[in-house]
Amino acid sequence: MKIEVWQGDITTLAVDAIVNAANESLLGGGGVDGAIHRAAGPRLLAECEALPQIRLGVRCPTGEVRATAGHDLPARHVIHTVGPVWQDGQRDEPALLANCYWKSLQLAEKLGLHSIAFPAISCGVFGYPLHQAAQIAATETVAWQRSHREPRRIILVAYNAATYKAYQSALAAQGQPIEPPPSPLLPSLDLGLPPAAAH
Ligand code: AR6
Repeated sequence: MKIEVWQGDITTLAVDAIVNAANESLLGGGGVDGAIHRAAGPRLLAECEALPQIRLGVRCPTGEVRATAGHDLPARHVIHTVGPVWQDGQRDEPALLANCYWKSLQLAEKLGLHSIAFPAISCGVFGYPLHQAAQIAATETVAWQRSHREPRRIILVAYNAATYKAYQSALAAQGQPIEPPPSPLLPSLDLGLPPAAAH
């Protein structure tokens, strides 16, 4: 098994779960969070609003995860996680970002999911340095895959070429060089899903 890397829009993937790089309110925002809410439709926001607040305005603390349905997305589920805001690297940012990956995988396993796709959590608005974040994504996902059977397909989604390259070198450093993607890469055809789920 290998960690897969794919460049494109995560909202188009017909996987069991896509991960959302959300904020603690879980009520949407910009970046990938905004794209996921737009593609999933208003029922996603309604489901998020109904999740309990553990503190005023906080439905999911940094480093934690919550699951919802995918609603209008091709993905069946959304696993929402909140990455750390980068400050100086000395405020537990690496451990919190590692938790986002590991706990998403734990939740996916608990839900019986076979495939999960991650965006580059914290690498946009939250300002985490790309190469350091890619190393954490690679370390956590490779460690998971070496010690667990499911989810058997783990996809790191790069939205741009720089992120794609950062994943390539981070995975190579884990002894896991990635293969060139099949061309053309059609996610809904490539992810081994039954035809009914792939639209
Ligand atoms: N598909 C895949 N990756 C994407 C997509 C997409 N459609 N759109 C953006 N990215 P960000 P963060 C990449 O800012 O840094 C929101 O407002 C993007 O290029 O979405 O964790 C939330 O509500 C970058 O590499 O998330 C929070 O307030 C990566 O996704 C805050 O931003 C993450 O960028 C979270 O900030």
